[in-house]
Amino acid sequence: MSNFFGDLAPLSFDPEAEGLAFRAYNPDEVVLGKRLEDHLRFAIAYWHSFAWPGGDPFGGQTFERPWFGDGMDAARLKAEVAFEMFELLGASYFCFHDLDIRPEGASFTESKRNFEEIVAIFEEKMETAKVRLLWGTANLFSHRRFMSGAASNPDPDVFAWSAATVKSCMDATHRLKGENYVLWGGREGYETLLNTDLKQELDHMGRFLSMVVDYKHKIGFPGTILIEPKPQEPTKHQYDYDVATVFGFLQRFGLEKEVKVNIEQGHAILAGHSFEHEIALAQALGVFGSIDMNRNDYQSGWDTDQFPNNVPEVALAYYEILKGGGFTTGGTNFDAKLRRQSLDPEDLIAAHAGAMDICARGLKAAARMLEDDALEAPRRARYAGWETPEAQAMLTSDLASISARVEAGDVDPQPRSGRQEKLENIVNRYV
Ligand code: XUL
Ligand code: CO
Repeated sequence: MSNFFGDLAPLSFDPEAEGLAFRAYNPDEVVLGKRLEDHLRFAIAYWHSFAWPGGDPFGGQTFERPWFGDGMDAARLKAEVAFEMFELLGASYFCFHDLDIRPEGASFTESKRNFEEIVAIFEEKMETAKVRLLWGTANLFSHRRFMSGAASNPDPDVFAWSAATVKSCMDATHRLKGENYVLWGGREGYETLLNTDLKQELDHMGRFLSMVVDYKHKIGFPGTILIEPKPQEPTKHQYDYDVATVFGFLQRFGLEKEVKVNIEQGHAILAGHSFEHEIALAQALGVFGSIDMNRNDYQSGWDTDQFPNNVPEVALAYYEILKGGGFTTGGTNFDAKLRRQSLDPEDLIAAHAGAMDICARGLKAAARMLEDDALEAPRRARYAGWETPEAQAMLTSDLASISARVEAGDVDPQPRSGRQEKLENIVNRYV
């Protein structure tokens, strides 16, 4: 026991509790025939909770954590505390980058040895712990060697280093029975076209991703490979801008059946989309995989990775997820960090517990809207004209035949209300 969380006890579902508890998230509650926990599949992000020091562009570390430091002892203590927090929260899953869990070594081999030692500790802990691995990933963006990209780096040695790193992270994810493997291209983009061969960089990224997919099959990893879109930050132009861009990229390399997307709320907003738009589009294109649940500050325009706290927004996201059949290998990863003034260990627990409650409320509202056919009935009515034989025949017809019908006077378009406000009122009755 690290004693970092003092005498905090594991949280339970208790809407009337005075202190820390789940007020809406009852893991065993059955919604649409499935336990809430199995719908939501909550994951804790190792990086934000255990590796982030609380810095911002104007100041450094604010958090004092006994495991901050470079050595392996610190990494072991961090793992100890992480698993204690997973237990306090009853977390179903966690997610990590290689760099979150191990100190950087003097060579690739030393970094890998450090990494594998901590992975072995995770493996041992997971034999008795409840928590499972939602996804693993490689940090190919923090170290200065990645400043000009990883797979898209002009330097082939960085491409090689990145390939070796991803291989080691896929091996670790497979060993820990991870259900997905994520690629977020933090530095896969550019700052200025003046020094960038955009076409070559995209070609290299496509080749790199094909190698990742080949390696997945080679080692028999049964999980899903996920790309996480983001439009900017850290680079000015990120190649994986949004779901539509990623889908086009996957199609170009013939990978659209092999790779899905991990959609993050804050990234969707940075791309000028709503979260539910990105989810609905991924569902429509058959590439929906998983979500990173957070929110950004809507005024600052930065990727602030705050914990979610808006039920109506979250409800619309889960609505699209449930409508598409729910998660398969994916889940709800809290890619969210404390504000830098939230210093106390208890803040970490309160942030996650609150976020889990918000998500539970959102998912339950979404499930009720679906059960009541509250939005689908009016949506079906809006498209009902397409159920007639004439309308269906048009889809296998041609412009000239359609034109003949119109010219014969058989067609008379009548504008109808889209009823947006009425539909918004309906949603508000549920959230
Ligand atoms: C960065 C981000 C990452 C990915 C994993 O904005 O979202 O933490 O989720 O690399
Ligand atoms: Co993310």
